[in-house]
Amino acid sequence: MADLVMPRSWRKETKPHKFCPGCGHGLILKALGQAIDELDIQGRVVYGCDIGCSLLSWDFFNIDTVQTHHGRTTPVMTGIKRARPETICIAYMGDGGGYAIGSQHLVNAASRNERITVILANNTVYAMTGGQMAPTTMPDQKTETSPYGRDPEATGHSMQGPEMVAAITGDGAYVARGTIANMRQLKAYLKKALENQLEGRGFSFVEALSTCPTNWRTNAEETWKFVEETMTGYFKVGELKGK
Ligand SMILES: Cc1ncc(C[n+]2csc(CCOP(=O)(O)OP(=O)(O)O)c2C)c(N)n1
Ligand code: SF4
Ligand SMILES: [Mg+2]
Repeated sequence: MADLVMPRSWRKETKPHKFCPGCGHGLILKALGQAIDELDIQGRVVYGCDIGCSLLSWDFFNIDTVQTHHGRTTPVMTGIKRARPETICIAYMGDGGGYAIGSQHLVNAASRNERITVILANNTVYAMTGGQMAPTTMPDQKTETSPYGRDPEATGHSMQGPEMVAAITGDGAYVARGTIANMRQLKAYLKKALENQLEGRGFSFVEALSTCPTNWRTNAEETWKFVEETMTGYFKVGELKGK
């Protein structure tokens, strides 16, 4: 684990990211990096990324980083936070990792009000493995495994993650849903989530509506229309719980 004071010379290094053109992960992480800088907590942050395209951020930040299996980032970061309470622990994952394979970890950490911050990129598909239907795939949305559109009668209803987390967390939790279509707001939500952890209030959770043009097979215009109109029409953007 790095010394808690990071040399200033490290902070300005940059390199290209590994996401596809038009991917939302880079924008969410840009907002997160800015939030970390503005709170001046870089030397205290431990960053965890999941399996899925989030793992492509394993060397994105000059921050102590751990990468782990699908959805297990939440308990790994919980363990680090409990062992080293002075660290600021951030778990970053996709909708498949957080709401499907790792859902029990999210539920347990949220209901225990663990003092960690979970950030979840909702791109409505399992992107890294080729665009299969995810818990967040919307009704009638076509994916690799729902070629005629998702049928809720057959496959269940689409996951409303922040609503679920808000319902099961206790006092002191912070829960919000942002979108890469509103970066200023997304950064504000991420800062509030980190401040919530800094002040030891409780679990903090931000879902960010994101894009996956590669698996959606959309051009730039269609991609933005999908996230700005279709997704925000179905997933309500805003703060659900906390300061
Ligand atoms: C325990 C486990 N199960 C399944 C997989 C296969 N797998 C790797 S990435 C992935 C989908 C990731 O989707 P999501 O979490 O939504 O992230 P995205 O790639 O969309 O950002 C799956 C199923 C795995 N790596 N580990
Ligand atoms: S497959 Fe989708 S989520 Fe993954 S890097 Fe490419 S655009 Fe982003
Ligand atoms: Mg996904």
